[in-house]
Amino acid sequence: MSTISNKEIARFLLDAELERKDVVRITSDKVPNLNVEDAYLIQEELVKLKLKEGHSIVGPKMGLTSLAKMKQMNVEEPIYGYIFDNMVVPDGGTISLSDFIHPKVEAEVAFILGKDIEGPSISGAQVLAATEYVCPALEIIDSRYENFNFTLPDVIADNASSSKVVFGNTVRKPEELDLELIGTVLSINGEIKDLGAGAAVLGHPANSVAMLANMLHRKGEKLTAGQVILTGGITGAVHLSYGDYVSAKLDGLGEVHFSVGE
Ligand code: 0L1
Ligand code: MG
Repeated sequence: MSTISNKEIARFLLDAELERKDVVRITSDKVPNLNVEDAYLIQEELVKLKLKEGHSIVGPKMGLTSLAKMKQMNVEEPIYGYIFDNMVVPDGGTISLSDFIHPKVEAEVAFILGKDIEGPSISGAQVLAATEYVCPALEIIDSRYENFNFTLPDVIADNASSSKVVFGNTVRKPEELDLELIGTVLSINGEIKDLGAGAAVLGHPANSVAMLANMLHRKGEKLTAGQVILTGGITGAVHLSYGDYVSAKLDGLGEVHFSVGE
C-alpha cells in the first residue's frame, strides 16, 4: 500500500519542473495502481501548489485530443490540465532551452469565453455561442517524465505536460471562420514540420471545449467567462532545439511564432 500523499507526489512533480530534471513515471514505483480519478486529485494538489506560489490560472487546456494520440494511449477520452500566467510567452518572443527538460511544440486554436459554460451535455454549438473570440496558439509541452514515458494517470498528474504557450495576436469571432476546416501549418526554420485541419481535434475544436465542460461537471466545476482554453494539437508535437524559429499559420487566424534561445 502506498504511504505517499497526493501532496507529496505533486511536490515531487513540481520540483522536477522547477529543477528541469526528468523523473521516472510515478506509476513505476510511487503509486503503481494509480487510476485516472486519483491522478486528477494529484493534479489538483499541483494546481494548489502553483497558486500558493503566486501564479494564477489563465485557463484549462485539453490534451490527447487527436485520434492518433488517443489510440496510442488506448483512451477514449482526452485529458485536461491548466495553463498559468507564468507559462505565457509573448507572440514573437524567445524561450530559453535551459528552462525545459525536452520541449515539444504543437499548433492549436485557443477559445476565449464570453460566457460561463456548465455541463452536463454541453454541445459544440453551445460552446460556439458562448465563445467571444478564438486565436492561434503554439503550445510547448514538456513532460516531467523521462523520454515522455508515461501512462495516462502519470500524464494527468503531471498537469498534462503543460509548460508554456504563445498566443497569437489575431482574434476572430468564431462565426467568422470554419474551425472544422481551419488549415494549419507548423514550420521550424521555414521547413514544414506538420500540418492539419481543425477537425483533427475531436472533429471540431469546439467539441473539445464541450467535452472539457462535461468532464469538469463531474467534479462540480464549470468553465468561466474570460478563460482562455487550449483545445488540443491540430498538428503533432515536434521536438525543439536551440536556434529554432517556430511558426504556425492558421487559415484566417494569421501567424503565431517564437524563437528558441539558450
Ligand atoms: O497537449 C497535449 O496534447 C499533450 C498532452 C500530454 C501528452 C504528451 O505529453 O504528449
Ligand atoms: Mg496541447
